Amino acid sequence: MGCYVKSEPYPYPFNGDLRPENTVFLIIDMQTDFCGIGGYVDQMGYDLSLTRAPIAPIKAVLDVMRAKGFHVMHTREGHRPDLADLPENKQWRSRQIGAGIGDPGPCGKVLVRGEAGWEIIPDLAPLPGEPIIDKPGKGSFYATDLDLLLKRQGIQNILLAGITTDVCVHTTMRDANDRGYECLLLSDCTAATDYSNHLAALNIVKMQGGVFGAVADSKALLAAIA
Ligand code: C5J
Repeated sequence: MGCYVKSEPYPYPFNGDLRPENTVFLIIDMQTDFCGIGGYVDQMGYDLSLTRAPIAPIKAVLDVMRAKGFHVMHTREGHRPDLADLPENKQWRSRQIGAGIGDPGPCGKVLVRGEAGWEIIPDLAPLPGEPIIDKPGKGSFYATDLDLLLKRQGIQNILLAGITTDVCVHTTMRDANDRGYECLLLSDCTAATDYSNHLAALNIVKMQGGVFGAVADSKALLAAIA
């Protein structure tokens, strides 16, 4: 029979095998730098209401995931304090608008590990024991042990939440899909700095029968696992 989420373009997961043991709720980069006052996104002048919109839906799903015993993992984008892992071109481009990565700002040095802006927001703070993946890039697999942790736990399904849909969430989803993980992007638990980019990112996933996986809102997910 199986357990399926009513998702687009087709039900998720493809094989109906959705269980706490083989599924992770992966929350990407819910850091002050991406959704808090004085953080990186705010300093670039983008509308913070967009990147803050998924906070409440993520919290609602997180509470259920924890209660039901699903795996929960968090990621943080950030660089070493000496910036040894910050590519020169990434820093140069970030300096063209608003605050540069590694430069001082109202929340400390932008996207630098240990600084206030780099922390995950208190509403979505990881619980002890929930793995946190520190990543220097946009994707969550590059230069991290995420794949190793997922494989060790026997995880096959990844439920994606966080910000931003078109950058770190998409990069992670594409990479996960190539690695054979069955991915679901939660449309109301993700957001971009531009709403049309968010919608485009959702649409891209759904092309070609679900080229990178599937898309559903949190209501559909919670109904499926109720
Ligand atoms: C960005 C991210 N947008 N977390 N990072 O630079 O999507």
